[in-house]
Amino acid sequence: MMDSKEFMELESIHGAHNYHPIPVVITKAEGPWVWDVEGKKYLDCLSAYSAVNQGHLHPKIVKALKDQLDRVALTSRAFHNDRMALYLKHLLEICGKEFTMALPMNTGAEAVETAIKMVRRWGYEVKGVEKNKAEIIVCEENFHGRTTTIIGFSTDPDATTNFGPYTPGFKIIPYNNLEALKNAITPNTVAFLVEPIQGEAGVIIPSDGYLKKVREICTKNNVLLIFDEIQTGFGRTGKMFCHQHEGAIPDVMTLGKALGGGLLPVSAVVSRKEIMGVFTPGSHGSTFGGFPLACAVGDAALDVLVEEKLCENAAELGEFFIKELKTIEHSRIKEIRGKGLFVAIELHEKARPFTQQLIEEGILAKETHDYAIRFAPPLVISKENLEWAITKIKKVIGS
Ligand code: IF1
Repeated sequence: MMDSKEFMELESIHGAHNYHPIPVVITKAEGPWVWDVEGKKYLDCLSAYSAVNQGHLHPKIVKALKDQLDRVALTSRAFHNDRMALYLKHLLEICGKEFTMALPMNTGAEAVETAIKMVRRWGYEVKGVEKNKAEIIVCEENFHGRTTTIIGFSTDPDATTNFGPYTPGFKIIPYNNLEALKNAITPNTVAFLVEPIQGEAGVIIPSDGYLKKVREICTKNNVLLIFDEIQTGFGRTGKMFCHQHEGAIPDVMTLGKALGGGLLPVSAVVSRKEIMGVFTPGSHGSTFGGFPLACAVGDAALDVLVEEKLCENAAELGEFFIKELKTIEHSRIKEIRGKGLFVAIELHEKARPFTQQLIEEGILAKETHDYAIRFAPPLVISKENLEWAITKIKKVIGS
């Protein structure tokens, strides 16, 4: 059996260098814990960027996948299957009564691309925008995926440099700025695409009332509001969806990550017939979107969130976590911020040395944009495990 160093060397030879991973080679996982090939145990405080909210290999979700494997795995959408309709109904019930139609996809980026196509076609066929003039407003420091269209409206040079030419039809405004939104709207604006909390930007939480006001501005101007809840959704911020903290209901939600229960890429766009009805047969799709395995895993992933009250757990432990972190006294700390178990510590100095020290202490956390460390443990984490993590974080960050 190779050791971690050998695995990393081989990966460096055969794998594209599109990541600079933390030097840990994971071989086993369970609940909030992972083990490296040398047998060292870590508390996972990244949760695969919030795709493992239910914990690694949750038994109920694994069972759902195994049971489905005894029936049928993949049909394509050329035919129907006996899982998708009930799964979509289940997903829409979880999303709320305003959401009555869904389109299943696989990755988050595919869900965002689906939403972009949908609101553009809605703009031409329902709102009456001039052909090929549709505009979508997005925010600086956004992260919505890695496709060419999506990175075309990113403000992160690492994500955009030398991937042009970019897709036209996007306007970039500052986040958390209502005047900028109002001023960016034209008769050709079809939608505003925004994260209710910006994840990759470093858990950037907008001012109280921002989401509510955004909702009002979009309604007033007949502009569709798309909340990208791919990272903030499914309990991460202490409610099923982040927008519920303000009661600002979007016209469209893009969903992914934890919808796959930590086992499969499962994403979706949810909206209502007046908008999603623009899709006609042959106008959109994917080989795997809505396939029986994804539906089985999606159903179980949603059940676990509700049955184990993971939203409530995230709210309660998140409040405790943030309160405890705010007791750390050190000049290097610039800000402690978060909502639910979606937390970041921003430092006045580079964060990477501290994530390295956290690894030595048995905590897997990732820095974001150099100065912030994001902590997003699985929502199944116990208070006892969190208290253990807090002592380690205080030791590393506070000394
Ligand atoms: C990477 C970031 C997080 C997302 C939101 C759509 C997507 C994501 C709000 C696309 C995906 C992932 C992608 C992964 C790292 C991670 C990430 F650092 F890139 F920005 F979480 F913050 N909307 N985020 O967060 O979903 O296509 O990946 O399924 O690309 O490095 P995807």
